[in-house]
Amino acid sequence: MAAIEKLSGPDLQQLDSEHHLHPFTDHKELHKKKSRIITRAEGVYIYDADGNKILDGMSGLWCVNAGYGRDELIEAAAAQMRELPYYNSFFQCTHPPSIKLAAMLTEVSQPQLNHVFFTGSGSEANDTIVRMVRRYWDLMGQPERHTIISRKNAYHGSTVAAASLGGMKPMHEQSGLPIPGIVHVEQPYWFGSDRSLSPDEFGLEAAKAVEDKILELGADKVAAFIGEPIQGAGGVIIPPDTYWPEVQRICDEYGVLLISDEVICGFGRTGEWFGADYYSTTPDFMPFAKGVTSGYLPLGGVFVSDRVTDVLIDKGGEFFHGYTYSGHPAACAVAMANLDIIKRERLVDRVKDDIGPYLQQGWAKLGDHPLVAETRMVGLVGALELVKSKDPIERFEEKQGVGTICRDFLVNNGLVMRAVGDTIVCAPPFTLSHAEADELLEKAWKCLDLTQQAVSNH
Ligand code: PXG
Repeated sequence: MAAIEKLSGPDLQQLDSEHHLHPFTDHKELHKKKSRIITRAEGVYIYDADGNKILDGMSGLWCVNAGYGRDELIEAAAAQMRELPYYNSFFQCTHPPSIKLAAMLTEVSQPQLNHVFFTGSGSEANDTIVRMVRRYWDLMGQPERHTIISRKNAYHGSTVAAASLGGMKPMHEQSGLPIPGIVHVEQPYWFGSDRSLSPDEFGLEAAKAVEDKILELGADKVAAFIGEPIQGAGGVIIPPDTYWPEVQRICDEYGVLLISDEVICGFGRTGEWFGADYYSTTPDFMPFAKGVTSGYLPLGGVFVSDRVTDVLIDKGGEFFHGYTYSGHPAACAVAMANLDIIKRERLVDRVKDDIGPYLQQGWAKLGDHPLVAETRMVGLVGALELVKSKDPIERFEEKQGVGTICRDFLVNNGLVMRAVGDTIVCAPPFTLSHAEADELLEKAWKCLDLTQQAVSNH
């Protein structure tokens, strides 16, 4: 075989099968099909090893918000690596990029969030929060107050604590999770309910599940509630408008810390800087990752409120927690350059006032397709619900894999969107032009047609 670095195409696929274990992948199935190898990208398009040009309706994995091919981000990383490629923030040291980035981040976040703890990923951010939350209540003299309430079908990451916070049953079943002290309540998924209540009534009902759980456990046992403002990996579940204000009220009433997981919603996805801003909640913690660097380098972190930092700093002594790559200088430099782009190009406003509403309008029209029972989108994050029958609503059997059939048509026709069961989700880069939005919508409609034909031929 030729030198490994010279290999391409089918040879690379072979090598991939032989040596590479992919995340969230059935390898037996993959080895039969071989993986799609993405070799380069520009703007909102990715290109595969077979030369196909594909519109990236998922921003990579909900992260390349500023689009591909941004020289500014590449230069920021290179310049920082020349100056100082690595140093840590342990042992009373740090470096300019992490200091400056922490300050820049607190400028765009809510007033109570004045400190940032850096991590390498969103999972590490959520692990950090589990430890900080429990430490906080210990220091408050309430060591019994350790239980964190999360939601079924939530996704908060893949490490042991983050997967425990998540409400993904298959993940729990494979690894003896959740760890103790994490419980899950119903998600605010109106379409997934029997729809006997109005969305607003249902939102209040779903919020009541949080209150009921607090009362069941005893408020003196409940440390925090965690939720994604809009559940991403769970199928872009946009809660009814009544949900978050009621959850905020409940957290306030019982003194429960509120964690808004901004790994997907953060940095403009909803048309506001953070999902918490969109829903007017005032969280004590906000984990973030992905969009902070537009995915150009791995970086995550946690915004921590004054309520918590005042106690951790004043009473806490040393907090025994941190990662080698907490605040990696090159990643921080890229994040700063990325924040500059977001501000200069007014990308958050663009999502709110321009491309967001434009795509939303076309997205809603996909609801005219016989296969689509519900469309929803906030900012640039949306979903389509595929069904067997629209009136009355009847869903496909899971084993038919209709979402996956549609997803495969999409990618083979030049558009990446994800399938979560029979829910098709979309989260394109903020730089998407109107013409590219039209292309996305045309391809989506065409693939809905192809899916319908494929399903009715069975
Ligand atoms: N919180 C949320 C809300 C996320 O969406 C994480 C935490 C974990 O972040 P890291 O950086 O550790 O991956 C995520 C990640 C999918 C998919 O298939 C979504 C994520 C990751 C991988 C796949 O939609 N979100």
